[in-house]
Parts: sequence; structure tokens; C-alpha cells
Amino acid sequence: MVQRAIIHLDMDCFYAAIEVRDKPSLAGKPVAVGGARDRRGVLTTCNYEARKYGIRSAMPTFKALQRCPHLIVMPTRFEVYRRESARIREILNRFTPLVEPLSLDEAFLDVSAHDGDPEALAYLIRQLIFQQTQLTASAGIAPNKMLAKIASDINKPNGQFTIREEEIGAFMRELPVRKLWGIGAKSAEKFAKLGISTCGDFQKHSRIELYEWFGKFGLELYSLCRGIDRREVEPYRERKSLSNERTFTVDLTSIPQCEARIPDLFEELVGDLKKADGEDRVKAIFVKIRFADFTRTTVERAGLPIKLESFLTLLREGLGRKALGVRLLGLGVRFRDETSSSASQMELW
Ligand code: TTP
Ligand code: MG
Repeated sequence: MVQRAIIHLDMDCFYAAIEVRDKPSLAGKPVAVGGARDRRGVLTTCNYEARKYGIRSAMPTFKALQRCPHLIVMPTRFEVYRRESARIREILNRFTPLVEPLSLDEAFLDVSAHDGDPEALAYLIRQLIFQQTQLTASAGIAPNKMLAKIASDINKPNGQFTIREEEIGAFMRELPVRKLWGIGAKSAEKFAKLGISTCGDFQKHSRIELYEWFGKFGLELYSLCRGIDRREVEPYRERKSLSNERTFTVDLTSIPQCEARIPDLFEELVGDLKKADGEDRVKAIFVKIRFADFTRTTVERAGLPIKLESFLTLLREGLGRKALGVRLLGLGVRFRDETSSSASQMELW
């Protein structure tokens, strides 16, 4: 098997770095980007000088100013961030067509087929980005996506870190479980109570034990905690849909019960869409339902706005198809196929 080489690239304090670049008098000072204090604003991010005061993304501005009264809070300028993001993507696309953007400032690149050494490539990409945008990036280089993402955080800001195949075992044994995808602070706390704090602690448990404790997610954990992740890098333009789903431990048996599950799924979907920067490409939305007898149905509609009410309408329609309990609900969007539309435009010319 050909050894995979994945680079995860993450711009350093992206929005804040752009504000400092465009206003050099801010250099060296604690700077954040977000809503104003008197309008109950929240910060999107802040630079590393501000992080020394314990300021973080999603913190209310008034709270950040309590921690650091001389914090400079700049208003958000999304058009500028989008423009810079497009410039960076253009640089990434020069190296491989296998680029999967995760958000405006993050992407995976699959450089397995590239002649160059992946470490040197990551360095070159970071240099090019800096030359063209005066913004710094960090990178992680590893045989899979999960490890590359973890690695890009290690020498942040303006650094990179490589995890080689033969280093995975030792690296994973020491890695705190909190660093795994899908494990937030709350789950980490739960695991700590079970005596599990590193991935090495997880590795001591069998597949069956993990399944009994955590359901299907336990099976994923079994692989993740060993540093195994087979997901491919999915180029953005080839992605046809984005969706989520939730399986319930006890079947839902009424329409209100099902409706009550939709807002959380909706929030999650909107968040994922924002991260993928895909809001402008949505062609249709859908709701999927799996009934108690394991049959599935999908209700899809083009032209509806991406609003909670639209999904509720589709849900009610789907539930009307069968008078059975519901095991699973999911929401999704389908994208326009931009590759084929641009190809046909070229033909017209
Ligand atoms: P991140 O890459 O999470 O953060 P960052 O680039 O600011 O900092 P780091 O150096 O740790 O990578 O997010 C990228 C941008 O997304 C960030 O600049 C602002 C925006 N963002 C939000 O709007 N809200 C949020 O809660 C987060 C985490 C980020
Ligand atoms: Mg970043």
C-alpha cells in the first residue's frame, strides 16, 4: 500500500492576524475581533498576545475586557477574510487538486502522490502564503487526517510538526483523549471518572467493552485511539452533500418528540455549512428518517430556505409515510454540482 501523506494547514489567529496586518499600529498589542461590548457582542477570535490573558474564541466581549481592559476589539470584516481565504486556497490548489477546506482558514491536502517530501512541501506552502498575504500558518504532516490535524496544533503559531508512521504508537499512547475528534470537555470529564485520560488508557479496553460503554462511537474510538483514520481527503468541489444524523437509544414515538430533536440537528448543520463555506451552493435540503423496522425514507426539496421551519415541514411529510416509531433522524443539504456547470460553461465558449 502506498503510504499516505496528509497535510493539515491552519492559519494562525486568522481574523485577528488580518486586522493586525492591515493596521500595523496594532502589532504587539492584545487584539480581538468581534461584537462590541455595549451590544452584548461575542469574540470570534483574538491574537496570541490576548490569549495570554485567558481570552478565547466565543467569549463575550465584556468578559474579555474584564480580563484585559486594554484589549483592542476590532469589528469583523467578513468580506476581507473571505478574500484572503480565497487567495490561500488558490496557493493550496497549485500543489494538489486534493484540497479539502474545513473552514475559511483550515484545509487538508493529500500530497501522497506528490514527488516532494511532505515536510518540505508544508514548509514551502507556509512560506508562499506568508509571501503573498503576510499571514502565518501552522501545519501538521501525518499519514492520516486525524493525526495531521492534531499535529498542526503542536507548534502553533507559525510552526509545523510531523508524525511519522513508526511514531504513531508512542504518540497515541501519551495523547490526552481530549485531543481526539468528537471528544469535548464534558466527555473528557466522564472518561476521567472511568480512569481514562490518555489514548493509551483507551487501548487497554476491548472493542466489545468500548461498544458497551459508548455504543457505535465506542467502535470509532477503538480505531481513533490507535491513530487509525481511513477517511479520505474530500475536495470541496466534489462534495455533493453535507448531512448529520442521530440514532436514538429509545425509539421516538410521537411527532412532537421527533420535532423536539430537530433544532439541535439544525444548529449543527448550519455550523458545519459555515465551516465548509458552502451556504451559497445549496441546491436542496433534506430530512432522513429511519423507522423502527429499519426502513429509511428521505424527503428532499429544492428551493426552500435553510430555516428550521423548512426542515420541520419535511419532517412532518416523512413521518406521514409510516405509522412507526423512529430510530434515527438526520438533516442535510445537497450542493449544486459546480464542476459540471463550469465545464458546460466552458463548452459554450
Ligand atoms: P480557528 O482556526 O479555530 O482559530 P484561529 O485561526 O483564530 O486561531 P488558531 O491560531 O488557534 O488557529 O478559527 C479560524 C477563524 O474562525 C478565527 O480566526 C475566527 C473564526 N471563528 C469564529 O468566528 N468563532 C469561533 O468560535 C472560532 C473558534 C473561530
Ligand atoms: Mg486557525
